[in-house]
Amino acid sequence: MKLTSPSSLLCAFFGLCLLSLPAQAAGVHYDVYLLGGQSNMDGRADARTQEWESPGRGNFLNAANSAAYSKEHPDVTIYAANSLAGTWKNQWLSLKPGFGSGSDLINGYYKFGPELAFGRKMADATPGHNVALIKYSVSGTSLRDHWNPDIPGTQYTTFKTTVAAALAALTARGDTCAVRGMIWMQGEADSKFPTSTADYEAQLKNFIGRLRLDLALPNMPFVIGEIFTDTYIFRSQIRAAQLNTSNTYPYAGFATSAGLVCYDVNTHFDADSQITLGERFAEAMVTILQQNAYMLWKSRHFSVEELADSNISGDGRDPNGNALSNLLEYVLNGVPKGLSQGPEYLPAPSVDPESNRLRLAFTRSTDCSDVTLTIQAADSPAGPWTDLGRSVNGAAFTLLAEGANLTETGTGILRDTTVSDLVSITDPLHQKRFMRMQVTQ
Ligand SMILES: [Ca+2]
Repeated sequence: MKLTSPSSLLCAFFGLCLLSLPAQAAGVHYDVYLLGGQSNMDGRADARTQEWESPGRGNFLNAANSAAYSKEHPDVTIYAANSLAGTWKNQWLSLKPGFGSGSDLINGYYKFGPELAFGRKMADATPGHNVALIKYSVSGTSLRDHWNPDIPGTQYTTFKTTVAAALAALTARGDTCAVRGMIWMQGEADSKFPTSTADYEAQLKNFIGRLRLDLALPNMPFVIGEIFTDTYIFRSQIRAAQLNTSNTYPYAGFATSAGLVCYDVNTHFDADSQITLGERFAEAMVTILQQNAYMLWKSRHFSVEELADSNISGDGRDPNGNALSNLLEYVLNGVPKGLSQGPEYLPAPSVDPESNRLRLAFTRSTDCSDVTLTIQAADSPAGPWTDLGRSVNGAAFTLLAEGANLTETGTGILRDTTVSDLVSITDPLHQKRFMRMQVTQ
């Protein structure tokens, strides 16, 4: 359904807009992703070679993907809290092979799990964002007994403690962060017992719901990794529960294990498979993020109570009273609460001294992957309006009217965009000119 923002902007000719920059936070801002589960999240893939564990699969270091993954990734940082030897534990480090179970960092035996490809792909898919991973997983742990939020003192508790410590370490050094999603690779332990198999879907939904509640992230994207096919008789039920949860639970996704290879008795993925799994996790995560970008943006700015109150978080509302609705704050990279008091984010109308045409200049976010922006001009606020330029789902603006002009500059997630009218302000056939930005979902 197409909806037109009730507060589409209308900037009259010679209107006055003040322009100032928002306050800049010190340090780096990180998009944080959480990684949890059991041994396949730990990861036992060997970065030296997989030939000895998966005969016929070739040497990982010689494989086509080795150049992309068998190195350090300084643009992705990870805080891993278990299954590590030596000094890599419980601190923020650059992503690289070695954050898997059984690594021997002294002798250079680097193991890894899905974090390696997941982190790389998330950074590649979200240019302008800094990616941080928090990984806590424990081999052999079940959802029913060890990650059950209703049982105090379990891995669930430790996971939350780990997340809090990792986030605190970021903020203590002056950085800022926001948790953007979680990936989950678990279920093998539950598949051994009929009791934990029977209610796995209910347990999984309870886990996701409670974690979102406890982290105050009610819409946190959650991607479920599929356990490998039937070694134990209950694997198929667990797999069905995982798929059904991803299909029926809000903001959930699925990373299939189809085609993956295990190096042992059908449980632990080999190196190439951990790369594929990590890529699938990232693909599913990006899909959720892009398809729900506006809601997830609101979730980062409003409390659970405010999200439920349409008088505060509704699209046309303006809780910080700066004349920009929440939807327009989203599009123009503003903040809906606090800080931006006044019209500092309003697009600034002016006259291009060279062409003598009205123009609208603004800064927009390429993260807005679920809206269409259209810049229009007319002789009267009553229209008819002529489309001058349009950006669909965060992509570059395209020109729609002959005679109009547009420029876009910028890197990262921000673009400084200027769209000019197609007629001169001295044109006797157009006594007055108006421009506006229309936002549709
Ligand atoms: Ca506002």
